[in-house]
Amino acid sequence: MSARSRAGIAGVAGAVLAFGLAELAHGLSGSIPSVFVSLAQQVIERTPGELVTRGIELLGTADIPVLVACMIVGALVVAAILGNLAVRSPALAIAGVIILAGIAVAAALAEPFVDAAPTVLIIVGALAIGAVITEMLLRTAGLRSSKPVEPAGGDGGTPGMPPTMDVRSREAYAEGGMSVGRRSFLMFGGSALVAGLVALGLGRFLSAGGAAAAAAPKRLKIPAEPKKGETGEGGGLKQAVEHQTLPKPDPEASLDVPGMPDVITPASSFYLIDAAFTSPRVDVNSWKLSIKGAVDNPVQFSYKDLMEMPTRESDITLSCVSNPVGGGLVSNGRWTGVLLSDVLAEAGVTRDKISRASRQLVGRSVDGWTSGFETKLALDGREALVAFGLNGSELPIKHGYPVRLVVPGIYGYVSATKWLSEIELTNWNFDAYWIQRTWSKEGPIKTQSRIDTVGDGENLSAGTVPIGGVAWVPHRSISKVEVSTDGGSSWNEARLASQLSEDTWRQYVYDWDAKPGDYTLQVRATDGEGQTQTAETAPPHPSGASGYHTIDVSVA
Ligand SMILES: Nc1nc2c(c(=O)[nH]1)N[C@H]1C(S)=C(S)[C@@H](COP(=O)(O)O)O[C@H]1N2
Ligand SMILES: [Mo]
Repeated sequence: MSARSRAGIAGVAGAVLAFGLAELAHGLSGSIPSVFVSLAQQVIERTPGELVTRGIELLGTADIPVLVACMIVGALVVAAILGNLAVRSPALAIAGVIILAGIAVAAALAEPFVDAAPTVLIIVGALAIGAVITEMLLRTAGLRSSKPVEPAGGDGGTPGMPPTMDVRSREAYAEGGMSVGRRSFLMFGGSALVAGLVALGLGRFLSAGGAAAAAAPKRLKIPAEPKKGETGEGGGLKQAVEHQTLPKPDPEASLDVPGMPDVITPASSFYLIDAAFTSPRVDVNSWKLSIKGAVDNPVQFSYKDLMEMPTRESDITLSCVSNPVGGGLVSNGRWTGVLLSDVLAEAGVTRDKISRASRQLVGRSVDGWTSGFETKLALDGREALVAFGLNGSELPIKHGYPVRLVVPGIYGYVSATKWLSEIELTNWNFDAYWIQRTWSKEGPIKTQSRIDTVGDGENLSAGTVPIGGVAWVPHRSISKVEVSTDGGSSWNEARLASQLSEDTWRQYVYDWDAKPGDYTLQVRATDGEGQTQTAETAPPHPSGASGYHTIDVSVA
């Protein structure tokens, strides 16, 4: 094994141990962020928006695994280089480790809810331990002497050979062979690697355990309405507030066809889109929602304050602008919350008061992510919600616990801020998170429909084949769905399920009498105003995909 590889291994072993210890600390304490995740988050945030968008288009949902793989390889290469640098120029190597510590600390402290002092201590401590282990490994490998020797004379020093090596090491380095401690080097290096990997695995396991425990949200409990005449906090009479709930979903809203998605998507399969690597853990007792900016009366709400306002349940379909035609980034939830218009009213915002200065409603998350849309959409009568419940339970952490926005009719990136901490009214000049990254400023959801019960390339048997799925254009409802079995030359009207609300998707099915042959199936939907979805194809970027979902099948 060459000296270079030994030095590289020493660096890698030290780095793995350092990373492992830091991950273990993260697993043991929720307020110490994962260094790796924080670094990945910074990479995402610092990559130019256009590149991120290209990456998403190119890699799809593989974008995160590819990024993680690149980062792991990159980290190992850096560690190997530092190991070699430590042989040639210890001062430079130490400087390198200090720079790494600085970057890691900065990335970690940028995460929300961080305990700064222990985080810094852990990162610096882990890196120091890693560096010490690397140094000890270099010594075991014979690449270091305890006392520096005279600089190599003309007696055959190898060009570029580190001047601080002792004679034995110089020989080893020059020969590229290992003359000393081969066995102890491998044992020691191997142990450090294994210890690092065990710590890493344990840390990951512990933090995943926390996430898994948090994955099952509690049933939502809204405090019972105060009885008429009960004394309120101010000593006055508390008004009885209404908590509207919805009846069980109409059975007619669900068509009994194999492969049909549930009309209300279970939280566990609700689609998920995050700019953040990990969901912020919000302490609901100290959480506050501020209404600020161009408002007459800036106010703050606690979680309890919201629960004591009139609440309601609403069925609203949420969709992501990145959803390709036929894709799965769309789900339907039964949300519980307070009307956004009621929250705004407390801040003195009403429809007739919208001005240039308050044209945009920006929702800001505890981690700084933002969305923004026309304030008037919150006040035009639609059931835009400050939501704290999904399908009868508290919001799952991944879906924005404790509170998020849900606005029917516009894509999530402009409206559906999770882990909401601030609503700011401002002018139209402010560009929210994805607008800064080249997505379009307004995000009305395009009318779409999807074939769910038959797959692309499927081989079917002749006979009746139910071609079914969902169609949606939240807030404009669906009035008609048509299916073509001849690539769009002719269209057949599908049978529609009832629609839970104008803000939800709607199931359809067309019972096709399939004869042997090859077919191109298509679907198209018409909204409540009689507008049929456009056949013109567009990719998701910058304003949402369009075109008819099209699949090929063979019937035998
Ligand atoms: N804080 C925060 N809120 C967010 C996002 C985010 O990355 N961070 N993603 C948005 C996007 S792009 C969409 S499509 C929806 C997705 O909501 P879901 O993950 O609950 O389905 O949330 C929106 N809210
Ligand atoms: Mo999205």
